[in-house]
Amino acid sequence: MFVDRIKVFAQAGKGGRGCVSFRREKFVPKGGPDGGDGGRGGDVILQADRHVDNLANLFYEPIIAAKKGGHGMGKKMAGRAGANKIVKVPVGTIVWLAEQATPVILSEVEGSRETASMVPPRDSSTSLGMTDGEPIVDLIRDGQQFVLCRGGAGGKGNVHFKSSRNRAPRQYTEGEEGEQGYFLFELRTIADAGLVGYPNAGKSTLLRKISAARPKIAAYPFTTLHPIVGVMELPGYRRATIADIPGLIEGAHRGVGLGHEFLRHITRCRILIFVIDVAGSEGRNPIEDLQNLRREIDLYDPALSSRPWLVVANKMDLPDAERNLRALQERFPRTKIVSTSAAQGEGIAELKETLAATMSNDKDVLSGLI
Ligand SMILES: Nc1nc2c(ncn2[C@@H]2O[C@H](COP(=O)(O)OP(=O)(O)OP(=O)(O)O)[C@@H](O)[C@H]2O)c(=O)[nH]1
Ligand SMILES: [Mg+2]
Repeated sequence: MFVDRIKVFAQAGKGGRGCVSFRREKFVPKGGPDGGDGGRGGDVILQADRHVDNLANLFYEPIIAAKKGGHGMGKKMAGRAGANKIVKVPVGTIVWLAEQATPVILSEVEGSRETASMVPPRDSSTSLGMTDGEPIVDLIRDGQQFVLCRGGAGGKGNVHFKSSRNRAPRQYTEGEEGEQGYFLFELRTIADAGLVGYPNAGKSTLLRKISAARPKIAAYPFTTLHPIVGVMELPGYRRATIADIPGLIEGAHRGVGLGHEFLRHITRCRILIFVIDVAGSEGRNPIEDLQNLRREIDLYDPALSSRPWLVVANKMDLPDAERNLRALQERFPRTKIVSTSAAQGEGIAELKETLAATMSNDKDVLSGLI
């Protein structure tokens, strides 16, 4: 299963309770208080991991909880700290505070206590499940960690409460609650280049030729249902990541055909590669296809259309492709068009070279994207 958007509840561990105890030994029958402190609760920590490609693990575990701290003990022994819960997420995961962000108090503690430090939603749009507000974190580097919920501090043992007037204190404090809340996790694929095109244009076939990725290929539309990232080897031990994005159709910017789900994965691709069925098989018109795709991208997010882009005119092995290619180049004279037959492996070397050149021209683009 592939999950790229999910709401979860996370709760850090509560601190352990402080201990009430008195020192009792053979020759020290009335020793003073010696109750130790509780251990702190474990944190919920997110860690970006390039070996994780989607959020399915959270689907199976939508409640993420870290361990409680141990209670304090006699002889001034502190309770053990609760283990942190480390959740691995794909690189490119963005986290927002979600709807039910009001504190959910799982266990009331006597007396006043600091409420778990939950912050109300920063932006009401997040409560609608939309993700336009400020994210809490954007995990963009492999290995990057973020403490989502901090564990509560341990309570104090009675050893802290002794004074000249109270030499046998029975006071202690409870451990603090861990932070908790509902969060929306969303994956936005990060890649050097993204393959954008109508269904069946040959995007997955291309990705197979230029990388070791093995996306499914078939003669029906929407074979690819979620992004797949392949790594392309370039000369000089350089590498580029290429994302195969599910096919777009007209109206994608309005959400037609799961358009939003797919388009959001394009937003963090440095370079957009428009893959066109230049043979116009299936009764398509390559020029219209390119215009429509550019328009969909622009309507979804105008900033996207200013990204570096190039065109792959695919299916050159089929009739009419030559003629259509000339027409396409005439219509878009300043656009770099690489002609390929992904099925027959033609034009692949040129595509790789063009990509490498485009990438080295745009080294700084990525930093502006995220
Ligand atoms: N003749 C010819 N057929 C091709 C070429 N490239 C891909 N195809 C065929 O076109 C069909 C669709 O290819 P895919 O790679 O699955 O297309 P896609 O763009 O990934 O499609 P979706 O995942 O549905 O968006 C398959 O039957 C391929 O064999 C090509 O260069 N020439
Ligand atoms: Mg595909």
